[in-house]
Amino acid sequence: MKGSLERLKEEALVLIDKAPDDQELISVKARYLGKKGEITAIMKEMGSLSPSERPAFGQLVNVVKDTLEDAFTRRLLSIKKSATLDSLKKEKVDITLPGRRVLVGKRHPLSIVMDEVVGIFTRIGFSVADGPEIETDYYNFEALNIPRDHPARDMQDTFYISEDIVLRTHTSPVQIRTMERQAPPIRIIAPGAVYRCDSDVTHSPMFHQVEGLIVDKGISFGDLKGILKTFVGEMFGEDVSLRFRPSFFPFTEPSAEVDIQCVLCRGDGCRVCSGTGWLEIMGCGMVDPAVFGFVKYDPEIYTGFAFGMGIERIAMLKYKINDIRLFFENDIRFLNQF
Ligand code: 2NL
Repeated sequence: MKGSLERLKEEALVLIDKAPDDQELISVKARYLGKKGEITAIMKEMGSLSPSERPAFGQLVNVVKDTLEDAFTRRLLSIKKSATLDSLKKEKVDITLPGRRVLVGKRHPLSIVMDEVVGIFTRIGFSVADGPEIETDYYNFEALNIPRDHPARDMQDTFYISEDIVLRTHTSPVQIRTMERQAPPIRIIAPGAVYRCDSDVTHSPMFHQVEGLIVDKGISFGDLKGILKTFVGEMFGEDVSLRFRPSFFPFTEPSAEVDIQCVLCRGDGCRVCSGTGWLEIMGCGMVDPAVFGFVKYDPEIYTGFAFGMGIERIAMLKYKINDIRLFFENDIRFLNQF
């Protein structure tokens, strides 16, 4: 029995040293020291020894067990160490390589232009107002004096959520909501996204607007001209002239379209301005008394003016961009130019 114990020890020590990885090592350990292992089996045979032989044999078994445990622990450590060395070799970092370029984000051209427009008006003294992009028929059309049969109300032009709910087609509802809440004087701009069923090189189904509104006693068309002249001077340059062309909107009377001198040909006439030397940049007018009726302002006491411009159009003129879809494709080569 003593002889077979020695044999098992030698056998196990060889296998331990040969074990290539920790899994193999664990199975070798189970084979000798486990509950059903060979050393354990020998201990169970101790009963066949005479009582005088047992203590010495028992001691011997313990020494063998300790020796094997020790060998396992050392082999396990050396397997782990060489695994670490292997992975360090594989993960070697070449510190002489050039660094990777970090891509830095930029502001979107529409955000740049939107902030510039909002900045000009807030410096003049306007406050910024906002409101929901999903609106009721009342705030988007009815309170703006837009008649029931007006083409803008058509499903072809407006995104309907239900019979009574639409995606706002302009930011005017924000101004109506503000007038409902506040008594004059009012001096606000309403910037934000608006939606219309339209898509080509100059129209996007979602685009951005800034509308402005001033209501007080004694506000005149002259005040409107003064504010818009200041705006054009700041936005396009003091030397750029503007003109007002008679127009029509259901919510203003009188109404006008505002043109500036063509930013490309400076008024000589080119393809962009269709040879006229002028470019339309916004619509405006004196608030129609019917609109004041909806918000319970007395048109005998108060007058006001309003204007509205498309931010994409202003940005296209400022940066000489000929296709509105470029703003929404998020092509890095386009966005990096601003
Ligand atoms: C355009 C024209 C305009 C307004 C918007 C407005 C708002 C209220 C009352 C009266 Cl609450 N008017 N807004 C007035 C005239 C023109 O926008 O071409 N926008 C892109």
